[in-house]
Amino acid sequence: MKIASVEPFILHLPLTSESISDSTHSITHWGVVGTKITTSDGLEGYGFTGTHAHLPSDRLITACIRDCYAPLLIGEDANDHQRLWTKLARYPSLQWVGRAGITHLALAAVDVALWDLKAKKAGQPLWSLLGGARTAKLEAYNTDIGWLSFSRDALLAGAARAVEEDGFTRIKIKVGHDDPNIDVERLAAVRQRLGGAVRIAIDANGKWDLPTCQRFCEKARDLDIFWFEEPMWYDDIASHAALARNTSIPVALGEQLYTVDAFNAFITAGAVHYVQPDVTRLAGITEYIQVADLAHAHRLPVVPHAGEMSQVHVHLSYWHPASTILEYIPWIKDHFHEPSNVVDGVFLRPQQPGASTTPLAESFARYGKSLG
Ligand code: 0YR
Ligand code: MG
Repeated sequence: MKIASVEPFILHLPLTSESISDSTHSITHWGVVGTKITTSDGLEGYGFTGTHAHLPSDRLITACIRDCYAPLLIGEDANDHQRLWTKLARYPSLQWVGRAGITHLALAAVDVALWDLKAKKAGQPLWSLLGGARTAKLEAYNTDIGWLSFSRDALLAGAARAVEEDGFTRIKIKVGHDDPNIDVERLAAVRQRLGGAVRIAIDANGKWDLPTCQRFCEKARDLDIFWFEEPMWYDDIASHAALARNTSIPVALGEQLYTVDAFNAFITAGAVHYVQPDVTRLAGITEYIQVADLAHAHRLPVVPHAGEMSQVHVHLSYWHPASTILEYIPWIKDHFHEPSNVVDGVFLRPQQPGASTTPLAESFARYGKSLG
């Protein structure tokens, strides 16, 4: 399994619906920015990070893979994921320019490709290679019905469809209007429409400050909110710890945290209840495992962000004992050889060897971008 080539790529995949907005982002495409790694025995591994399909910054990620990481990888044994992770992450002049951000997203792509190779070589799906899956089902929660850009009527109709027709028992709704009373009113309407049994989580994507969150939580206290995700600025540990202490709604976060050290700081401060790592923002599966184990050691649930729209996270969630539910956003799944699949609100367990990260040739041909 000697590494023969490292070939980065950029795909800009159109969202399955219209454009969407949360409190801080408006997007029309999802960027799948990553690399193929080919070994001397002819195996191909694929890994990628996720972006908002902004070509100039996507090209910084592929330039890092092509110009900085590839020369350090060629000729190495692809099986040595931990040694290679450390070689790239701790390479002195690369560590100097980035222990997070672009270099970390690029490392995520490389690391996932190495794990995909390892699982393909073993002829096993990733969850099996890692140690085998639980028999319990992995519940999906639907985020795709809850965008902030949806009108109140569209939100109600989508939530009802997800629950009554598609069989979801869990949904997530975006919040973060300048006037939080608008969000309270939208949530109250959804709760009334769906009844008490459906689990409703909310997500502010980092928009509000502590007083706004405290006022909001007070007004939303009777709506049985399952968790409040990214209420405030992503790196603000003290404010999240204060909110976690002062409201009955559990705090969820992690999709914007790059390192195991950042998770450690939030967890030890008591600033998070639902831990939401993302293999595409952490440096891949290798760092994700550390975060999931850290959370588990603190007896906290791990609910990965669907930043790669669930492909790798389905494997990791079926494997890791701290994970029983996972975000569902179906934007990019149909561009892969083994799409993630939800039936009656439950993710099916992947069956093909690898990490389910191999894009279709048609998707490369149609949505591939030049690396510049
Ligand atoms: C848009 N899930 C999220 C979308 C979503 C984001 O940036 O990717 O809202 O990933 O917060 O929990
Ligand atoms: Mg989120």
